[in-house]
Amino acid sequence: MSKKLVNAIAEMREQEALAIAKEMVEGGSDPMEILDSAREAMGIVGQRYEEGTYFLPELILSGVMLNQIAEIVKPVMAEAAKVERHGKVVIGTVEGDIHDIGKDIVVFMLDVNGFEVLDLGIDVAPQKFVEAIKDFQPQVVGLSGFLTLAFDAMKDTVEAIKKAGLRDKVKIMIGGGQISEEIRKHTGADAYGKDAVAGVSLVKEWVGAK
Ligand code: B12
Repeated sequence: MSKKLVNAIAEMREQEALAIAKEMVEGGSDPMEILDSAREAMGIVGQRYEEGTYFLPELILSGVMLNQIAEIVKPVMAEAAKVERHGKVVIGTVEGDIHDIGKDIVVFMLDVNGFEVLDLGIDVAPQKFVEAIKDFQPQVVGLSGFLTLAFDAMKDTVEAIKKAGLRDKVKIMIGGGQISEEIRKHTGADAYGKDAVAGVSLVKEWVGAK
């Protein structure tokens, strides 16, 4: 974890944060360390938002910084991973929810670990997931959500997949800020992943990739 990077993001010093991330990449730091620092900083931003010291502009800027940092880190991670595609995943942020930073990290990690990923984006209606399963024929579906209302949207999505007769064709994993094992039970999904690394492990387990 880089304290300097955590502080620069948490204090909204955008240029400094990007410079530190670049410096770390060029200096050969582990890309995961950079992403972990960014995640730690997002936690601080979220806490300050809850306390009322930060407002929406800070939330937005922190999101922009995280995306830029992911772009800086991406080339080194892609280089490190041998890209041999061994499974398909459809993923999206569920209906009513527009948070995509966490999802994008999951997409990115699946991608560099050799999975073919169809990212449906944000605010994705259950029927859109159903159509994507029919067309793209993934082994795994990932549902992301950060709002409390996402819990029911996830449940509705799982139910729509069931109704379309596709439930036994896919494994469904869910994740996002407030998602827990209890929420997983509520939604009827197969598993919950606390972070992108857990998501990749689940997909590897389900498609039998090493
Ligand atoms: C950044 C942010 C925003 C940005 C989002 C930018 C973007 N492009 O995503 C903006 C400013 C747009 C935003 C908007 C809003 N936000 Co907001 N936001 C946040 C914040 C600060 C950080 C979320 C984040 O991106 N974290 C960084 C990622 C990397 O976190 P992570 O959880 O570690 O990610 C990992 C896991 O979640 C997992 N994962 C994620 N998805 C998936 C999927 C699968 C399948 C798997 C396996 C794993 C997985 O892997 C990730 C990577 O390792 C949180 C506070 C917080 N502390 O979480 C509030 C928060 C989520 N927002 C909140 C709210 C209320 C809102 C708004 C309603 C505000 C408003 N009044 O308009 C709107 C929502 C509009 C909507 N319809 O969605 C609340 C939600 C409260 C609730 N109970 O519902 C929170 C908790 C803040 C708070 N404490 O009040 N927000």
